[in-house]
Amino acid sequence: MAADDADVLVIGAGFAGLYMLHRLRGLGFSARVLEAADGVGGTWYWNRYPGARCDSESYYYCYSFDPELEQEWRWTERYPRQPEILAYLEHVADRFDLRRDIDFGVRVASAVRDDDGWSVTDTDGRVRRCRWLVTAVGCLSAANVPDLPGLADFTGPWHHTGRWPHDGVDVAGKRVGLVGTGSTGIQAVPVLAEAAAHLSVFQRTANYSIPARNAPVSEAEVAATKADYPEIRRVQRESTNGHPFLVADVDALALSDDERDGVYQRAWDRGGLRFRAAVKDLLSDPAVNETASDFIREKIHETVADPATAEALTPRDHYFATKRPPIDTGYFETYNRSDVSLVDVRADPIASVTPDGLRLASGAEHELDVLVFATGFDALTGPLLSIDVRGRDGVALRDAWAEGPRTHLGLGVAGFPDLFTITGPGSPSVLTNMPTAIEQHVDWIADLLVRLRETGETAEPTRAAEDAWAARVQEAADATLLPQAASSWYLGANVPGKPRVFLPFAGGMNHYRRACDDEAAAGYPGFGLRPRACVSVS
Ligand code: NA7
Repeated sequence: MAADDADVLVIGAGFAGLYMLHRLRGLGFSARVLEAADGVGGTWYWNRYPGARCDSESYYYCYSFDPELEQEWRWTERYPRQPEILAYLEHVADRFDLRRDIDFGVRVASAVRDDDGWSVTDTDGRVRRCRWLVTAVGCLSAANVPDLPGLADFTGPWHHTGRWPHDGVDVAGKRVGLVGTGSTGIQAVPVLAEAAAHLSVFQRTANYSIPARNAPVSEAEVAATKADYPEIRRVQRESTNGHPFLVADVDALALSDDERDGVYQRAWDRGGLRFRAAVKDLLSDPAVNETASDFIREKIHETVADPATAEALTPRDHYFATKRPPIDTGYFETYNRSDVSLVDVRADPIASVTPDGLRLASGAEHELDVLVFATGFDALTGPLLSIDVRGRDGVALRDAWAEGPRTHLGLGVAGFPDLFTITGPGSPSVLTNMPTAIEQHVDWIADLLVRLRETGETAEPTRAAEDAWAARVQEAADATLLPQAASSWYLGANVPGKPRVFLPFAGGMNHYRRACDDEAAAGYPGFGLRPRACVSVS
């Protein structure tokens, strides 16, 4: 067997991969990161579409592991734009001298387990060996481009927002069609509308959106944040979603209509994802949720001048925040422009792409020069399953997950020894502020690797632990309204043929962290630690 290229191979150089590399180095492991792109950044490398910015606020959508880094970086806006986040991650890569251990332009094709470790093969056929394999592939990195007949014949350019060309797309004077009204579409619509001659938005599901209230960050705000970081981080760690605020202890149903409207109005005026935390039980009590949903529906009708368009934009088939809630800058207002039109493709689905645009099931034709797919991602499982991962006895991860992903704590998979999945399915991941979730996972994996190095053991989740965790993930989801949103990507519903399994852990980052800590404190019983020589004994 060839010597290992590194103790640990890490796939992906976004937030997760960079921090994993930094931790591993600090612990004296040899590590290499394999990254398909030619730069760091992950999500923020690829998502360069017009209007791309983060929905978490800049002062906490960042690493917390280094107080000096916190103090030296200065964010310019409440919600950072994609170039600013990318610049931050590039700064981190330089500051910690990470690039020398990253192989850029390397796309991993397969990872195959044997008794001694992992063989990782890239798409050029080069094989690298390691003892431990860590995936840092992101949750939303496998683009979901609808399989529409005729797409290859479209004469204009078409792009998925998550694979946006680095030199931009010229839409000036063009008729642009945008498909999809999730967070991405809702960010892109106002910006594209400004630049294009005409924008047609093809909407399948009307969406709630909260005003972001983006603004430059003042020197005074920066100073206050920097002074308060220890407390901000403490609250993040104890909160449900990794944000630096807790859900308000406000019983919406005990308030008068006026009082409740006041609560929502203040949250609306403050803007952002915190609207979700304005009252308690919003995600578990349908009656509470309905009050918030109704408030937003009224706002849409107040904002959009044409009543028919307003109604078409008003979500009535799911509760607020049961699908990932977008935040926006002028989204609903954009439909008051004469050069923007809304096309309801729930009522009249897209049938095909023609050389000149889109044809709907009714036969209606929409002529377009540029087509934009803001159609989301094959979330959580897509990035992992795009690699041919083979565990013990050659079992393919694709087969192991044929009925949906199964993990222990979202961190490991039975049958796949010494494989660790940062923000994997079954962890809070997309329901949280991602850097918070990432840091927790990386630190936890790092601790386990230190133990494995010391003891010579191998770690592989037991089936019993996986079963128990699957039950806990389901139970946590069922305690919320989240599984009721039939078209949600949390359930895999956006990708045809994908098993309908609730993917992230909805029980709260705080409870999740405790479950991970308990697992470690108990000596990792769910990870079936055993001497390496025993690894092939099932
Ligand atoms: P999302 O939230 O998955 O949104 C994708 C949108 O595209 C959504 O409105 C979909 O409608 C729509 N869609 C997907 N496929 C089609 C087809 N075939 N036809 C018409 N419309 C379609 O992805 P985003 O990129 O906006 O956001 C992903 C996350 O990135 C976000 O939550 C943040 O965490 C950052 P549907 O609702 O499925 O009916």
